[in-house]
Amino acid sequence: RLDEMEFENLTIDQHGPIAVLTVNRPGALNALNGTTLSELAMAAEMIANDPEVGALILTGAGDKAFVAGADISELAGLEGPFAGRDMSLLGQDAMTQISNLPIPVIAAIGGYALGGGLELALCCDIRIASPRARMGLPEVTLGLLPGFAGTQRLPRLIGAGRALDLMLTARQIGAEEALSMGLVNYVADDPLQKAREVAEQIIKNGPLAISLVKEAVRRGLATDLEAGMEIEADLFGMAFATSDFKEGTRAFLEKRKPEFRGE
Ligand code: CO8
Repeated sequence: RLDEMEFENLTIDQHGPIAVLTVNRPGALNALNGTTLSELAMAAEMIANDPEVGALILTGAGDKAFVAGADISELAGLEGPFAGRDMSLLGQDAMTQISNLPIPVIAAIGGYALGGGLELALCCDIRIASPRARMGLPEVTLGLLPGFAGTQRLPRLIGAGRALDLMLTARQIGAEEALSMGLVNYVADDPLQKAREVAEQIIKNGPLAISLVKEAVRRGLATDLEAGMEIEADLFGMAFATSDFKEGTRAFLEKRKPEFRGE
């Protein structure tokens, strides 16, 4: 089982089909060092291969932070001509593995989500913030730029104008402003509980259809409209050939709840 896995800086709890992955370095506000990034990539791979898990919630230990960024003390000590680039690639890889998961991934943001922490939230499908959450990309205050795909994912999510404002000013925003710009989907006093509710709602639907929606959006965002529509038609064709589609339509006509089997 997933929750029997031993990680240094992560914990995984599994309740039925919903897994909760917690970044657990409360002494450093859950900052992402190299070990944590590697563990995130490893955990994502294990989750991707576990048919028992239907949804993933990502969160941070303690109530002060989701994740306060890349580990600044580790960054400060990195040496060598490729150290920065390699660290960026390591982080990007972890983010990609999470983003590519075929199941819904929800970020529950209870406090600070800064720098690499916000980038981690950006690779999730849905973000839920507590009214106490503080979000921002402060990398330029350190003489850096976001390096875990934030310069790419943030403009795709909220538009280049708003993304550039956040990245250039390095200002922190609260949950309501994040909600108004579409950076988070919901504001809830208990973001973890709300994340469970949203996960429950999603996993009532066909798991293959869920993974195909994610794939269509992800691949579509990486290409132009015409190519994106071709991707959509191909994936639609795949969904149309599943027994889940037959079950979904039959259940509708028989006025009962569908029982999807993911095939
Ligand atoms: N890295 C390492 N340690 C951290 C980090 C961090 N990002 N954030 C907090 N900590 C540590 C503090 O050093 C402190 O440790 P200690 O108790 O040993 O002194 C502990 O966590 C608690 O933090 P504070 O005492 O600072 O708590 P405050 O409530 O006073 O402040 C803040 C909270 C405002 C969140 C403050 O901690 C802060 O500003 N943190 C840094 C935020 C930041 O700048 N994050 C961006 C980092 S850069 C980044 O993410 C780049 C990503 C791309 C990298 C590309 C790789 C090449």
